[in-house]
Amino acid sequence: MFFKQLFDPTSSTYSYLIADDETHEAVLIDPVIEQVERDLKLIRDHDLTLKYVLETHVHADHITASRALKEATGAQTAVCQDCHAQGYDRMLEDGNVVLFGREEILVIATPGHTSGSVSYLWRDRVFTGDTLLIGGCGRTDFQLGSAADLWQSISEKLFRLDDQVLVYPGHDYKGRRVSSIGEEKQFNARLAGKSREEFIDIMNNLNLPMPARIQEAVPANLAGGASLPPSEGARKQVATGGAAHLRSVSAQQLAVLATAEKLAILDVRTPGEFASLRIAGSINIPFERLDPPALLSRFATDAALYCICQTGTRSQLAADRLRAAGFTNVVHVDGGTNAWSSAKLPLERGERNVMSLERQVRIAAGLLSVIGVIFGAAIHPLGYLLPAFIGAGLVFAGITNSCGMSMVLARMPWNQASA
Ligand SMILES: N[C@@H](CCC(=O)N[C@@H](CS)C(=O)NCC(=O)O)C(=O)O
Ligand SMILES: [Fe+2]
Repeated sequence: MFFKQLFDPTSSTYSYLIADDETHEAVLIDPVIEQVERDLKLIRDHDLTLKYVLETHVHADHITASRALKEATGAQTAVCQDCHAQGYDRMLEDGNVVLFGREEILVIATPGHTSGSVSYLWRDRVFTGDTLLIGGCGRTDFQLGSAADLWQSISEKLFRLDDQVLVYPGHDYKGRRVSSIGEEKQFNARLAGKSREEFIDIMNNLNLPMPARIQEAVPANLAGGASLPPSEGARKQVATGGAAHLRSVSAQQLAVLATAEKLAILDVRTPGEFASLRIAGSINIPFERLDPPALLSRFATDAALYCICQTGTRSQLAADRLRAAGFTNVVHVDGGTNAWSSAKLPLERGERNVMSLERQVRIAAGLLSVIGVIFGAAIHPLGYLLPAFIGAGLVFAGITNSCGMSMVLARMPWNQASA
Protein backbone atom coordinates (compact mmCIF):
# COMPACT_ATOMS: atom_id res chain seq x y z
CA MET A 1 0.00 0.00 0.00
CA PHE A 2 1.37 3.43 -0.98
CA PHE A 3 0.05 6.21 1.27
CA LYS A 4 1.60 9.55 2.16
CA GLN A 5 0.16 12.26 4.33
CA LEU A 6 1.68 15.58 3.27
CA PHE A 7 1.50 18.92 5.07
CA ASP A 8 1.51 22.57 4.01
CA PRO A 9 2.62 24.48 7.11
CA THR A 10 1.36 27.90 5.95
CA SER A 11 -2.29 26.85 5.66
CA SER A 12 -2.01 23.77 7.94
CA THR A 13 -3.46 21.74 5.06
CA TYR A 14 -3.06 18.00 4.68
CA SER A 15 -2.78 16.53 1.18
CA TYR A 16 -2.84 12.80 0.58
CA LEU A 17 -0.99 10.86 -2.10
CA ILE A 18 -2.15 7.28 -2.51
CA ALA A 19 -1.27 4.75 -5.18
CA ASP A 20 -1.83 1.22 -6.33
CA ASP A 21 1.40 -0.76 -5.63
CA GLU A 22 1.18 -2.81 -8.77
CA THR A 23 0.16 -0.37 -11.51
CA HIS A 24 1.60 2.73 -9.78
CA GLU A 25 -1.56 4.65 -10.69
CA ALA A 26 -2.04 7.38 -8.09
CA VAL A 27 -4.52 9.89 -6.70
CA LEU A 28 -3.67 13.12 -4.89
CA ILE A 29 -6.28 14.63 -2.58
CA ASP A 30 -6.31 18.40 -1.84
CA PRO A 31 -2.92 19.53 -3.20
CA VAL A 32 -1.71 23.05 -2.36
CA ILE A 33 -0.19 25.24 -5.10
CA GLU A 34 2.82 26.24 -2.98
CA GLN A 35 3.71 22.53 -2.59
CA VAL A 36 3.38 21.56 -6.24
CA GLU A 37 7.11 21.00 -6.76
CA ARG A 38 7.30 18.75 -3.68
CA ASP A 39 4.33 16.74 -4.96
CA LEU A 40 5.70 16.42 -8.50
CA LYS A 41 9.05 15.22 -7.13
CA LEU A 42 7.31 12.55 -5.05
CA ILE A 43 5.35 11.41 -8.08
CA ARG A 44 8.57 11.20 -10.15
CA ASP A 45 10.66 9.58 -7.40
CA HIS A 46 8.09 6.83 -6.86
CA ASP A 47 7.50 6.39 -10.56
CA LEU A 48 3.77 7.08 -10.15
CA THR A 49 1.23 7.92 -12.83
CA LEU A 50 -1.05 10.56 -11.37
CA LYS A 51 -4.52 9.62 -12.53
CA TYR A 52 -6.73 11.92 -10.48
CA VAL A 53 -6.45 15.05 -8.40
CA LEU A 54 -9.44 15.11 -6.05
CA GLU A 55 -10.75 18.10 -4.14
CA THR A 56 -12.74 17.62 -0.95
CA HIS A 57 -14.24 21.11 -1.59
CA VAL A 58 -13.52 24.56 -2.98
CA HIS A 59 -10.99 25.76 -0.43
CA ALA A 60 -11.14 29.19 1.15
CA ASP A 61 -7.70 29.36 2.71
CA HIS A 62 -5.29 28.23 -0.03
CA ILE A 63 -5.20 27.81 -3.80
CA THR A 64 -5.39 24.29 -5.13
CA ALA A 65 -2.64 22.80 -7.29
CA SER A 66 -5.24 20.85 -9.30
CA ARG A 67 -4.72 22.70 -12.57
CA ALA A 68 -0.93 22.87 -12.18
CA LEU A 69 -0.76 19.09 -11.59
CA LYS A 70 -3.04 18.41 -14.53
CA GLU A 71 -0.80 20.52 -16.75
CA ALA A 72 2.34 18.79 -15.47
CA THR A 73 1.10 15.19 -15.46
CA GLY A 74 -2.06 14.91 -17.55
CA ALA A 75 -4.07 13.85 -14.48
CA GLN A 76 -7.84 14.39 -14.44
CA THR A 77 -9.11 16.86 -11.85
CA ALA A 78 -12.34 16.36 -9.93
CA VAL A 79 -14.56 18.22 -7.51
CA CYS A 80 -18.14 17.70 -6.32
CA GLN A 81 -20.72 19.16 -8.67
CA ASP A 82 -22.39 20.95 -5.75
CA CYS A 83 -19.30 23.17 -5.47
CA HIS A 84 -20.55 24.81 -8.70
CA ALA A 85 -16.94 25.21 -9.84
CA GLN A 86 -15.59 25.44 -13.40
CA GLY A 87 -12.35 24.20 -14.87
CA TYR A 88 -12.34 20.67 -13.41
CA ASP A 89 -12.54 17.56 -15.59
CA ARG A 90 -14.96 15.52 -13.55
CA MET A 91 -17.90 16.72 -11.46
CA LEU A 92 -18.45 14.17 -8.72
CA GLU A 93 -21.69 13.07 -7.09
CA ASP A 94 -22.51 11.09 -3.98
CA GLY A 95 -21.84 7.39 -4.57
CA ASN A 96 -19.42 7.86 -7.48
CA VAL A 97 -16.40 5.59 -7.47
CA VAL A 98 -12.96 6.79 -8.53
CA LEU A 99 -10.79 3.97 -9.90
CA PHE A 100 -7.00 3.90 -10.03
CA GLY A 101 -5.16 0.64 -10.73
CA ARG A 102 -6.90 -2.01 -8.64
CA GLU A 103 -7.91 0.52 -6.03
CA GLU A 104 -11.14 2.42 -5.62
CA ILE A 105 -12.33 5.45 -3.71
CA LEU A 106 -15.98 6.02 -2.81
CA VAL A 107 -17.29 9.59 -2.95
CA ILE A 108 -19.53 10.46 0.02
CA ALA A 109 -21.32 13.81 -0.25
CA THR A 110 -20.92 15.52 3.13
CA PRO A 111 -22.23 19.09 2.66
CA GLY A 112 -22.12 21.54 5.52
CA HIS A 113 -18.68 23.18 5.66
CA THR A 114 -19.47 24.17 2.06
CA SER A 115 -22.41 23.08 -0.09
CA GLY A 116 -20.11 20.90 -2.21
CA SER A 117 -17.95 19.27 0.47
CA VAL A 118 -17.30 15.54 0.06
CA SER A 119 -15.40 12.86 1.96
CA TYR A 120 -13.44 10.11 0.22
CA LEU A 121 -13.52 6.57 1.59
CA TRP A 122 -10.53 4.43 0.65
CA ARG A 123 -9.91 1.02 2.23
CA ASP A 124 -9.90 1.53 6.03
CA ARG A 125 -9.61 5.32 5.94
CA VAL A 126 -11.77 8.32 5.17
CA PHE A 127 -10.46 11.67 3.95
CA THR A 128 -12.91 14.08 5.46
CA GLY A 129 -11.67 17.42 4.15
CA ASP A 130 -13.06 20.08 6.50
CA THR A 131 -16.28 18.18 7.24
CA LEU A 132 -14.84 16.38 10.24
CA LEU A 133 -11.61 17.63 11.78
CA ILE A 134 -9.81 15.99 14.68
CA GLY A 135 -11.70 17.15 17.76
CA GLY A 136 -13.71 19.64 15.71
CA CYS A 137 -15.22 20.37 12.33
CA GLY A 138 -15.07 22.93 9.56
CA ARG A 139 -16.88 26.22 10.00
CA THR A 140 -20.20 26.70 8.21
CA ASP A 141 -20.36 30.46 7.72
CA PHE A 142 -19.27 30.77 4.10
CA GLN A 143 -19.68 29.20 0.62
CA LEU A 144 -23.31 28.19 1.21
CA GLY A 145 -22.29 26.25 4.29
CA SER A 146 -24.93 25.07 6.76
CA ALA A 147 -24.61 23.85 10.33
CA ALA A 148 -27.77 21.72 9.93
CA ASP A 149 -26.33 20.05 6.82
CA LEU A 150 -23.00 19.47 8.57
CA TRP A 151 -24.76 17.81 11.49
CA GLN A 152 -26.60 15.52 9.10
CA SER A 153 -23.45 14.73 7.07
CA ILE A 154 -21.46 13.81 10.16
CA SER A 155 -24.14 12.04 12.19
CA GLU A 156 -25.87 10.21 9.34
CA LYS A 157 -22.95 9.51 7.04
CA LEU A 158 -19.49 9.66 8.64
CA PHE A 159 -20.56 8.39 12.07
CA ARG A 160 -22.27 5.41 10.42
CA LEU A 161 -18.90 4.19 9.15
CA ASP A 162 -17.16 1.53 11.21
CA ASP A 163 -15.61 2.87 14.43
CA GLN A 164 -12.23 1.54 13.29
CA VAL A 165 -12.19 3.67 10.11
CA LEU A 166 -9.28 6.11 10.28
CA VAL A 167 -10.13 9.80 9.92
CA TYR A 168 -7.65 11.83 7.87
CA PRO A 169 -8.72 15.50 7.96
CA GLY A 170 -8.11 18.37 5.55
CA HIS A 171 -6.44 20.50 8.20
CA ASP A 172 -5.09 20.33 11.66
CA TYR A 173 -3.89 23.43 13.41
CA LYS A 174 -2.32 21.56 16.35
CA GLY A 175 -0.11 18.99 14.62
CA ARG A 176 -2.49 16.01 15.03
CA ARG A 177 -2.38 13.69 12.04
CA VAL A 178 -5.02 10.98 12.32
CA SER A 179 -8.00 9.93 14.38
CA SER A 180 -10.79 7.37 13.98
CA ILE A 181 -14.55 7.45 13.68
CA GLY A 182 -14.84 5.82 17.13
CA GLU A 183 -12.56 8.41 18.75
CA GLU A 184 -14.42 11.32 17.15
CA LYS A 185 -17.79 9.96 18.24
CA GLN A 186 -16.48 9.78 21.78
CA PHE A 187 -14.29 12.86 22.11
CA ASN A 188 -15.08 15.44 19.40
CA ALA A 189 -15.70 18.63 21.37
CA ARG A 190 -18.40 19.91 19.00
CA LEU A 191 -20.25 16.63 18.54
CA ALA A 192 -19.79 14.16 21.39
CA GLY A 193 -22.85 14.23 23.65
CA LYS A 194 -24.32 17.21 21.80
CA SER A 195 -27.82 17.46 20.39
CA ARG A 196 -28.45 18.73 16.85
CA GLU A 197 -29.71 22.04 18.28
CA GLU A 198 -26.66 22.47 20.53
CA PHE A 199 -24.37 21.77 17.58
CA ILE A 200 -26.15 24.29 15.35
CA ASP A 201 -26.01 26.87 18.13
CA ILE A 202 -22.25 26.35 18.58
CA MET A 203 -21.60 26.58 14.84
CA ASN A 204 -23.71 29.70 14.38
CA ASN A 205 -21.89 31.53 17.15
CA LEU A 206 -18.24 30.81 16.36
CA ASN A 207 -17.65 34.37 15.09
CA LEU A 208 -14.35 33.42 13.45
CA PRO A 209 -12.44 35.92 11.32
CA MET A 210 -12.51 35.12 7.60
CA PRO A 211 -9.51 33.10 6.36
CA ALA A 212 -6.71 35.50 5.44
CA ARG A 213 -6.62 34.44 1.78
CA ILE A 214 -10.33 33.87 1.14
CA GLN A 215 -10.66 36.69 -1.39
CA GLU A 216 -8.07 35.21 -3.72
CA ALA A 217 -8.55 31.52 -2.88
CA VAL A 218 -12.29 31.16 -3.53
CA PRO A 219 -12.33 32.76 -7.03
CA ALA A 220 -9.16 30.88 -7.99
CA ASN A 221 -10.46 27.52 -6.78
CA LEU A 222 -13.92 28.07 -8.29
CA ALA A 223 -12.08 28.45 -11.59
CA GLY A 224 -10.04 25.23 -11.29
CA GLY A 225 -7.04 26.54 -9.37
CA ALA A 226 -3.78 28.09 -10.50
CA SER A 227 -1.52 27.01 -13.32
CA LEU A 228 2.01 25.74 -12.84
CA PRO A 229 4.11 28.86 -12.27
CA PRO A 230 6.80 28.76 -14.98
CA SER A 231 8.57 31.97 -14.00
CA GLU A 232 8.98 34.40 -11.12
CA GLY A 233 6.50 36.79 -12.78
CA ALA A 234 3.88 34.11 -13.05
CA ARG A 235 4.67 32.98 -9.54
CA LYS A 236 3.67 36.43 -8.36
CA GLN A 237 0.43 36.18 -10.35
CA VAL A 238 -0.40 32.93 -8.63
CA ALA A 239 0.45 34.43 -5.27
CA THR A 240 -2.04 37.23 -5.83
CA GLY A 241 -4.66 35.00 -7.38
CA GLY A 242 -4.32 36.90 -10.65
CA ALA A 243 -4.86 33.77 -12.72
CA ALA A 244 -8.41 33.51 -11.57
CA HIS A 245 -10.38 36.03 -13.55
CA LEU A 246 -13.72 34.58 -14.55
CA ARG A 247 -15.77 35.86 -17.49
CA SER A 248 -19.06 34.35 -16.49
CA VAL A 249 -20.39 32.74 -13.35
CA SER A 250 -23.50 30.80 -12.44
CA ALA A 251 -25.89 32.13 -9.80
CA GLN A 252 -24.51 29.63 -7.28
CA GLN A 253 -20.94 30.67 -8.02
CA LEU A 254 -21.92 34.29 -7.46
CA ALA A 255 -23.49 33.33 -4.14
CA VAL A 256 -20.32 31.49 -3.09
CA LEU A 257 -18.12 34.41 -4.13
CA ALA A 258 -20.38 36.83 -2.27
CA THR A 259 -19.67 35.00 0.98
CA ALA A 260 -15.94 35.49 0.45
CA GLU A 261 -15.96 39.25 -0.13
CA LYS A 262 -18.21 42.24 -0.76
CA LEU A 263 -18.87 42.11 -4.49
CA ALA A 264 -19.81 44.91 -6.87
CA ILE A 265 -23.00 43.35 -8.32
CA LEU A 266 -24.36 45.67 -11.01
CA ASP A 267 -28.01 44.89 -11.63
CA VAL A 268 -28.87 46.31 -15.05
CA ARG A 269 -32.63 45.67 -14.92
CA THR A 270 -35.07 48.55 -14.76
CA PRO A 271 -35.58 50.39 -11.46
CA GLY A 272 -39.07 48.85 -11.35
CA GLU A 273 -37.77 45.28 -11.66
CA PHE A 274 -35.04 46.06 -9.13
CA ALA A 275 -37.58 47.50 -6.68
CA SER A 276 -39.62 44.27 -6.92
CA LEU A 277 -36.77 41.92 -6.09
CA ARG A 278 -33.00 42.06 -5.92
CA ILE A 279 -29.89 40.43 -4.50
CA ALA A 280 -28.94 42.06 -1.18
CA GLY A 281 -26.19 44.62 -1.66
CA SER A 282 -26.52 44.82 -5.46
CA ILE A 283 -26.43 48.20 -7.20
CA ASN A 284 -29.05 49.18 -9.77
CA ILE A 285 -27.58 50.64 -12.97
CA PRO A 286 -30.39 50.30 -15.56
CA PHE A 287 -29.12 49.09 -18.91
CA GLU A 288 -30.71 51.92 -20.86
CA ARG A 289 -28.86 54.42 -18.67
CA LEU A 290 -25.55 52.54 -18.55
CA ASP A 291 -22.70 54.98 -19.12
CA PRO A 292 -19.48 52.91 -18.89
CA PRO A 293 -17.05 55.88 -19.17
CA ALA A 294 -18.83 57.55 -16.24
CA LEU A 295 -18.33 54.37 -14.18
CA LEU A 296 -14.57 54.66 -14.63
CA SER A 297 -14.56 57.29 -11.90
CA ARG A 298 -16.59 55.03 -9.59
CA PHE A 299 -14.76 51.69 -9.97
CA ALA A 300 -11.10 50.82 -10.59
CA THR A 301 -10.53 49.42 -14.11
CA ASP A 302 -9.44 46.07 -12.62
CA ALA A 303 -12.29 45.91 -10.08
CA ALA A 304 -14.39 42.75 -10.34
CA LEU A 305 -17.80 43.90 -11.64
CA TYR A 306 -20.58 41.29 -11.71
CA CYS A 307 -23.35 42.18 -14.19
CA ILE A 308 -26.76 40.65 -13.66
CA CYS A 309 -30.21 41.09 -15.21
CA GLN A 310 -33.28 38.86 -15.27
CA THR A 311 -32.26 36.19 -17.78
CA GLY A 312 -28.69 37.03 -18.77
CA THR A 313 -29.22 38.94 -22.03
CA ARG A 314 -29.01 42.56 -20.92
CA SER A 315 -26.20 41.74 -18.47
CA GLN A 316 -24.12 40.17 -21.25
CA LEU A 317 -24.53 43.29 -23.38
CA ALA A 318 -23.70 45.46 -20.37
CA ALA A 319 -20.58 43.37 -19.68
CA ASP A 320 -19.44 43.80 -23.30
CA ARG A 321 -19.88 47.56 -23.09
CA LEU A 322 -18.00 47.78 -19.78
CA ARG A 323 -15.12 45.75 -21.24
CA ALA A 324 -15.05 47.99 -24.30
CA ALA A 325 -14.77 51.01 -21.98
CA GLY A 326 -11.62 49.55 -20.41
CA PHE A 327 -12.82 47.48 -17.44
CA THR A 328 -10.67 44.35 -17.36
CA ASN A 329 -12.48 42.14 -14.86
CA VAL A 330 -16.13 42.17 -15.85
CA VAL A 331 -18.09 39.03 -15.04
CA HIS A 332 -21.50 38.16 -16.40
CA VAL A 333 -24.00 36.14 -14.32
CA ASP A 334 -25.52 33.33 -16.42
CA GLY A 335 -29.28 33.07 -16.21
CA GLY A 336 -29.61 36.26 -14.12
CA THR A 337 -32.02 36.68 -11.24
CA ASN A 338 -34.19 33.89 -12.70
CA ALA A 339 -31.35 31.41 -12.14
CA TRP A 340 -30.68 32.91 -8.71
CA SER A 341 -34.25 32.39 -7.63
CA SER A 342 -34.48 28.88 -9.19
CA ALA A 343 -31.44 27.96 -7.09
CA LYS A 344 -33.49 29.10 -4.05
CA LEU A 345 -30.88 31.68 -3.12
CA PRO A 346 -32.12 34.55 -0.94
CA LEU A 347 -33.64 37.60 -2.65
CA GLU A 348 -34.77 40.86 -1.13
CA ARG A 349 -38.35 41.67 -2.13
CA GLY A 350 -39.86 45.15 -2.26
CA GLU A 351 -43.46 46.33 -1.83
CA ARG A 352 -44.05 46.70 -5.56
CA ASN A 353 -44.34 43.86 -7.99
CA VAL A 354 -43.47 45.07 -11.46
CA MET A 355 -43.81 42.57 -14.30
CA SER A 356 -40.42 41.63 -15.76
CA LEU A 357 -39.35 43.56 -18.85
CA GLU A 358 -39.15 40.34 -20.84
CA ARG A 359 -42.85 39.57 -20.16
CA GLN A 360 -43.79 43.15 -20.96
CA VAL A 361 -42.03 42.81 -24.34
CA ARG A 362 -43.88 39.58 -25.12
CA ILE A 363 -47.24 41.11 -24.21
CA ALA A 364 -46.56 44.35 -26.10
CA ALA A 365 -45.38 42.53 -29.25
CA GLY A 366 -48.39 40.20 -29.21
CA LEU A 367 -50.86 42.99 -28.50
CA LEU A 368 -49.53 45.27 -31.26
CA SER A 369 -49.63 42.37 -33.76
CA VAL A 370 -53.27 41.61 -32.90
CA ILE A 371 -54.23 45.30 -33.15
CA GLY A 372 -52.48 45.54 -36.54
CA VAL A 373 -54.34 42.48 -37.89
CA ILE A 374 -57.73 43.77 -36.64
CA PHE A 375 -57.02 47.20 -38.10
CA GLY A 376 -55.89 45.60 -41.40
CA ALA A 377 -59.03 43.45 -41.68
CA ALA A 378 -61.59 46.01 -40.51
CA ILE A 379 -60.28 49.42 -41.54
CA HIS A 380 -57.34 49.53 -43.92
CA PRO A 381 -54.88 46.90 -45.29
CA LEU A 382 -52.01 49.17 -44.16
CA GLY A 383 -52.73 47.81 -40.67
CA TYR A 384 -51.03 44.54 -41.70
CA LEU A 385 -47.76 46.44 -41.79
CA LEU A 386 -47.76 46.60 -38.00
CA PRO A 387 -47.48 42.80 -37.34
CA ALA A 388 -44.99 42.59 -40.22
CA PHE A 389 -42.95 45.33 -38.60
CA ILE A 390 -43.13 43.62 -35.18
CA GLY A 391 -42.11 40.29 -36.77
CA ALA A 392 -39.13 41.88 -38.53
CA GLY A 393 -38.19 43.63 -35.27
CA LEU A 394 -38.21 40.32 -33.37
CA VAL A 395 -36.01 38.70 -36.03
CA PHE A 396 -33.62 41.65 -35.82
CA ALA A 397 -33.66 41.46 -32.01
CA GLY A 398 -32.89 37.74 -32.18
CA ILE A 399 -30.01 38.18 -34.61
CA THR A 400 -28.42 41.19 -32.92
CA ASN A 401 -29.31 40.08 -29.38
CA SER A 402 -30.71 43.53 -28.68
CA CYS A 403 -34.28 44.67 -28.30
CA GLY A 404 -35.53 48.12 -29.22
CA MET A 405 -38.93 47.47 -27.73
CA SER A 406 -37.46 46.63 -24.34
CA MET A 407 -35.43 49.84 -24.48
CA VAL A 408 -38.65 51.81 -25.06
CA LEU A 409 -40.58 49.92 -22.40
CA ALA A 410 -37.74 50.30 -19.89
CA ARG A 411 -38.28 54.07 -20.00
CA MET A 412 -41.99 53.83 -19.22
CA PRO A 413 -43.04 55.36 -15.87
CA TRP A 414 -44.21 52.04 -14.40
CA ASN A 415 -40.70 50.67 -14.85
CA GLN A 416 -39.17 53.45 -12.78
CA ALA A 417 -38.49 53.01 -9.09
CA SER A 418 -41.01 55.46 -7.68
CA ALA A 419 -43.88 54.86 -10.11
N1 LIG B 1 -6.49 31.28 10.23
C1 LIG B 1 -6.89 30.52 9.08
C2 LIG B 1 -8.34 30.19 9.25
C3 LIG B 1 -8.72 29.12 8.35
C4 LIG B 1 -10.16 28.67 8.46
O1 LIG B 1 -11.11 29.40 8.79
N2 LIG B 1 -10.29 27.42 8.12
C5 LIG B 1 -11.56 26.80 7.89
C6 LIG B 1 -11.36 25.69 6.87
S1 LIG B 1 -11.16 26.33 5.25
C7 LIG B 1 -12.16 26.18 9.10
O2 LIG B 1 -13.25 25.65 9.02
N3 LIG B 1 -11.50 26.18 10.25
C8 LIG B 1 -12.05 25.55 11.37
C9 LIG B 1 -11.91 26.35 12.62
O3 LIG B 1 -11.09 27.28 12.62
O4 LIG B 1 -12.63 26.03 13.59
C10 LIG B 1 -6.67 31.34 7.81
O5 LIG B 1 -6.66 32.58 7.89
O6 LIG B 1 -6.49 30.73 6.75
FE1 LIG C 1 -12.23 24.56 3.90
